[in-house]
Amino acid sequence: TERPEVAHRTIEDLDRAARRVLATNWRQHATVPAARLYPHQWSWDSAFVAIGLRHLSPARAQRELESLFGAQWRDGRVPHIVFDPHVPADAYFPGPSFWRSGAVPEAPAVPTSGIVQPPAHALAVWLTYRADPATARARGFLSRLYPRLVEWHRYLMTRRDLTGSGLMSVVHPWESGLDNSPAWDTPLSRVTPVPAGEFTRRDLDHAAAADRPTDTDYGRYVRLARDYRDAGYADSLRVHGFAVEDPLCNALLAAGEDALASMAVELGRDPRPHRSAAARLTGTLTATLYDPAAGMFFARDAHTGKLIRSYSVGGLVPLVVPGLPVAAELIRTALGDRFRLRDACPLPSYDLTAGDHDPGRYWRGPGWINTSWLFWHGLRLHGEPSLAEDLRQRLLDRVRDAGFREYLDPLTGAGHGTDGFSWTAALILDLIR
Ligand code: 9WN
Repeated sequence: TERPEVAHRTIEDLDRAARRVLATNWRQHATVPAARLYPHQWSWDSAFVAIGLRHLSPARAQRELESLFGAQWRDGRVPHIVFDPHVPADAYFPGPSFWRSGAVPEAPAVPTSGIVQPPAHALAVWLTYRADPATARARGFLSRLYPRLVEWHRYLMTRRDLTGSGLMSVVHPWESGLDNSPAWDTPLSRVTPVPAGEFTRRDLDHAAAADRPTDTDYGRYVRLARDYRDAGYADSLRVHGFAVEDPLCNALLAAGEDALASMAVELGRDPRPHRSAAARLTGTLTATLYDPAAGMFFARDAHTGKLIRSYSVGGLVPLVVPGLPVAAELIRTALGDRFRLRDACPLPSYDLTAGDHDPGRYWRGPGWINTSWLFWHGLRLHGEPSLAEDLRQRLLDRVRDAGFREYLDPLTGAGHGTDGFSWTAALILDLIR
């Protein structure tokens, strides 16, 4: 496992150490999430990294996002991993030989995976642009990325609208970003795992098995990814054994359309299509995935049409949507026993009161900095500056004590997963500023 860092005494120490993490993890044109566990470029990680990097080097933050979109497929999808061809083939599983993007006509020259991750990019591009508009203009940052973001969202809103509901589906737990969330247990139970002997996990060389998904989880991940690949990455409910309309992705898409409207204004283009897409997504998201009795957003199983009533942090993320009509109710849920916004930190990835809450295992309990950052951003957006400030202070304290870990026990603050994790460092830099 990667070596834990010592506790950082002051905010200045923390700031310096966060910069060091980002410097260590920088590779020519992008940042790897963690040097050993994740040695390639990941999609939504790059969005969070840019949000922090923009304070250190706006040009580098812009390159981070440009390089990701440089690997965009011709059908608009942005792959969840862009592989570094210089990294040994067996450094991460599943690698390029598993995904075989080279055999797909729509894929770019650089090897990539064929699945996607949550669309946090438009928000990141807009925040990165705002940090230094002059440099961005000189580099043509917005004018190059805006059309690519439009294509990315179009892919999600058309090819990924698998039910005709107007919402996008994720078709693999890795696409949700919250890989082994208990919310996926029921839909995943219908997927037959590939036997563990048929593949070799690399993650367990760099992180404790108790912190990671199980072999059965991996068997299912491999089955779904293989089926998708063998269907030529075609999108249809017939191909996808797992498909869910999840609140986190659809909320980021709505917030992203709002960001695209701001970009369109800046570029002298018509913002109205983005404003109406944002309004439509916000309305459908709330009408379809919000449960008023629970005060919570839930994912919907695209195969059965049923809501999955599992309290995942993904159901709180719609707070990032400007003008969300149920913001106050959602904040009340976050303050309640399941998430304990006032004292649990980072925000637990899963219901603290659930019998199967596991404070150390990945997305089944621990708190992550990115989802907490999104909620913090939402609190500020919806006029809750003191709750936001309180959360910010506690996040800084936690990371000062634990170091730049991947996730933390939300009650004790103990660090889990890898150390030297890029989005923890980047978002802490953003919170310091
Ligand atoms: C699979 C890189 C990624 C994050 C995901 C997180 C984890 C990968 C893995 O690491 O997933 O994509 O190998 O477990 O769940 O959110 O983007 O940091």
